[in-house]
Amino acid sequence: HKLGLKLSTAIKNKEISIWLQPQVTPNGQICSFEALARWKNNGKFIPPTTFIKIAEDLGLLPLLAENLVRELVATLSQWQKEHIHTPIAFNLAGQELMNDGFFALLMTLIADNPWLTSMLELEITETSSVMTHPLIHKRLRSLSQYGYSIAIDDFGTGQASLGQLIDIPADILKIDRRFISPLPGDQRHIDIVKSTIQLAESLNMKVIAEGIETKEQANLLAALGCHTLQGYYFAKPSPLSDWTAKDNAKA
Ligand code: G
Ligand code: G
Ligand code: MN
Ligand code: NA
Repeated sequence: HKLGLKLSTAIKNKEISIWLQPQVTPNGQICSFEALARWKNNGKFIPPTTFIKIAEDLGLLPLLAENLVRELVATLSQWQKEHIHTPIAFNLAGQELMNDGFFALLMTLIADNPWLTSMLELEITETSSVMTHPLIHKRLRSLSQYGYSIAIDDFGTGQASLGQLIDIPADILKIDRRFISPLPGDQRHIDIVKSTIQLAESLNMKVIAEGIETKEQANLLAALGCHTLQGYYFAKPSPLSDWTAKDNAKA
């Protein structure tokens, strides 16, 4: 269809851009970023959920991911020269990890650039069906050994969550925003967040709460011992070029 053709051209011409949303410590210091893909078609942004799905159906997700990762490595390399060491997390769908070429690229990148170790975090969404695929688990273990950090995205929304926590060498749990939005009013949600933080700590993992929109939510999550906070309350995603090394250092 028409949108698919346009998207295919946009991916090949590297017209998908990267926006960054900061992740902050409980005292508000930027400690990392999440990269989010953006596509402007005829002056209008198409939601990533829409175009990522189309790219996946067209088998173009590995190429899209390759372009994004190369741009992120160039950005991190520039920051590195300016003595800024802020990691960037990026989202990966199963199709990307199942792709031999893309997996090889991830391995090569760290082999060729050892300084990249722990500068790139892979966010794997928990609801992705391929999450339970043995090849994905094997690849995630290799990537982890090579120095990538692994985050389980949208944690709490999938079905195989505890099994995956055992099989996947994850460093970070991202609590989905559906558990954060009802805070601070709802005690049941507070209890779920509390026990998720305890679970993560006992497994030696860091916890990121996402979708924080109010000061009350931020304060509560900090008090509960959440390590990293992310959401519109701190900053909305904005174009990569807004986060030059200098501004990044200031933040
Ligand atoms: O950009 P937004 O915050 O609206 O993201 C919507 C969804 O799209 C999220 O689930 C996010 O993980 C996903 N997404 C955004 N950028 C990328 C990307 O580069 N690759 C993949 N696979 N998913 C992405
Ligand atoms: O599935 P994933 O966690 O990758 O999705 C990230 C999505 O969440 C992006 O679309 C991003 O724009 C969005 N997002 C980030 N912070 C907030 C927030 O505080 N509130 C809401 N509603 N969405 C957010
Ligand atoms: Mn994410
Ligand atoms: Na999420």
